[in-house]
Amino acid sequence: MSQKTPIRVAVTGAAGQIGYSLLFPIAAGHVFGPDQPVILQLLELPVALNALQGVRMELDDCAFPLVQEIITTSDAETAFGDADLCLLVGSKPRGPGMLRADLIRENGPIFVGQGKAIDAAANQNTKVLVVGNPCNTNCLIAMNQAKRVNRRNFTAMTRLDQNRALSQLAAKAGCGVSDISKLGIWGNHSKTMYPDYTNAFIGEKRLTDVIDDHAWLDGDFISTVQQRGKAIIDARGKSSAASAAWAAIDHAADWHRPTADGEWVSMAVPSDGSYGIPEGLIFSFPCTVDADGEYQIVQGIELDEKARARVQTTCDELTSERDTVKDLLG
Ligand code: NAX
Repeated sequence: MSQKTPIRVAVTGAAGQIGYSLLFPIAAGHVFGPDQPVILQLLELPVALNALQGVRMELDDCAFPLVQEIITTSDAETAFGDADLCLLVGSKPRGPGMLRADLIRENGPIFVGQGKAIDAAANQNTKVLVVGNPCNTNCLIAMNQAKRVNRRNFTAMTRLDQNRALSQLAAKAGCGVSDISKLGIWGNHSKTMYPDYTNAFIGEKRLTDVIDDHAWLDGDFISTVQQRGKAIIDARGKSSAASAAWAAIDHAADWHRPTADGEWVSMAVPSDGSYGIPEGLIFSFPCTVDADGEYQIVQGIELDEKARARVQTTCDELTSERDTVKDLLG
């Protein structure tokens, strides 16, 4: 039995489809490693608490040695109590015919309440990852409500977009996904997001020297990554869940260990004004993480004219989302 102090992980929407795929790898040690005990603090709406009990029974039945305790609750402050990591998944998915702006207004208030509960109850150094859509703007809302926690500790998930991009590029180049480095996602987790291939490498070579089909890179590649969520709904009848859960695992794990030399990880983080992005906007940048678990936005990346225009488009969308929720920003 490990002697380490357990890490408290709060997960909201824990009985949902992403929650169901997310809890088991956390419990198995995929985020914090094979000798780090965890306490799972699971939040659900009262109506889903019964389903959550079923998930809890299955977690119990796995007999994970690292799981020290499982708390299930519909009270946000209980779920976030002393939490070291908060994974904010729970929110309403977009219904048929629903506009993005409607979804923002529908889900925004959830993140007012959860931001306040994090402020009241979580560990002051807690790290927050928002998955529930529209995740960048929900993260902005929660961050503004949680004044006690360093704003830098609020992030939103664009790792699924990075993973989707890597898989498309590896298939095109006929290489492994891990042969590709410095593939960065810029901006919003939405169809304006920009997967920047122009600075990526395959092994030692520039990606654009290996994949010289520029029409594909600028066309089908970008649109496939931007539209992947919809393609999965069309095929599966449900939105992506396991891939989203594994992306959250990747994000959280990579935020707790130093990034390997020459690698970048995409995270939507509060802008510090880098690359002309308005300060405070939750914007995905290529980042690296240091040995203390602190991320830095990679500086000095050259973006050509086309790339800059795409970054501006996604920045404009996020600015307008921020305007839509300005009354929720505390
Ligand atoms: P589900 O509808 O399967 O599960 C959501 C769960 O959240 C439900 O069990 C519901 O009871 C719970 N919930 C709702 N409001 C809550 C609240 N206020 N407090 C606690 N729990 C609450 O959706 P699922 O497929 O798991 O998706 C969850 C969210 O992830 C959605 O907003 C979805 O759009 C978003 N996604 C984000 C992705 C990303 O890359 N950032 C990709 C996948 C996914 O689309």
